Amino acid sequence: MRIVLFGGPGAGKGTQAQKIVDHYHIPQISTGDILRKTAASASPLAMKIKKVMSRGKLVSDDLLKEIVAERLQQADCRPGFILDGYPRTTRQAHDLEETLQQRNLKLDAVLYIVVNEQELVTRLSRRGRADDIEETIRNRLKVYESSTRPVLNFYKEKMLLQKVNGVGTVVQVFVLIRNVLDTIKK
Ligand code: B4P
Repeated sequence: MRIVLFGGPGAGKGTQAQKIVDHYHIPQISTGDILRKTAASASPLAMKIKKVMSRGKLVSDDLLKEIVAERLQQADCRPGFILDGYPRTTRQAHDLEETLQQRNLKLDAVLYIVVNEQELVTRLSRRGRADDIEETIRNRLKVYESSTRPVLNFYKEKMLLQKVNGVGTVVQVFVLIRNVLDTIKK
């Protein structure tokens, strides 16, 4: 099962990805987590990435392409994977197509976790991560609207998009996700 988790900042992609990992035993590839780890390391890229993330902007498509291609090559991705937070631009969606095509692979579904903006702001303000301060949240929502939301059309045209209501308890949302994923598995 090869799936993408899509949604606004704070929609619960990371939260639901964890539940999918536990239930379906496929690895989560969170580009946010990979970037946060790189930003905290002593690598030459660290400062650059930290700056971009703390402003609520997106890290470059080229770097993400490299990171994701390398991760997908690893053996644990053979039975499938959950991409959490990638792709976030139309260019990244094309890059992912290319990366998968090179391995003769295709996505099974793109799960769009739908949460309204008011709820996103409430959740992020509560979460309290370094990039969850008010100005950064506002920027992330702007970037989502201008750069990430258009990715939905890309997957709608490919008939891969599956919408799930992301407002409700974590368990309620997961039940909806399971309903979709169980039909894919069959
Ligand atoms: P991410 O790490 O992907 O984070 P996110 O979109 O903010 O959060 P997510 O949707 O995973 O929400 P979560 O489960 O935590 O991105 C961070 C940054 O990394 C980006 O801004 C960007 O700079 C960079 N980046 C990442 N990927 C990139 C890419 N592909 N290209 C370029 N840059 C990239 O949930 C949020 C909160 O809500 C939590 O506190 C959670 O407990 C709560 N919550 C979850 N579900 C809930 C529910 N049902 N009800 C109530 N609360 C809930």
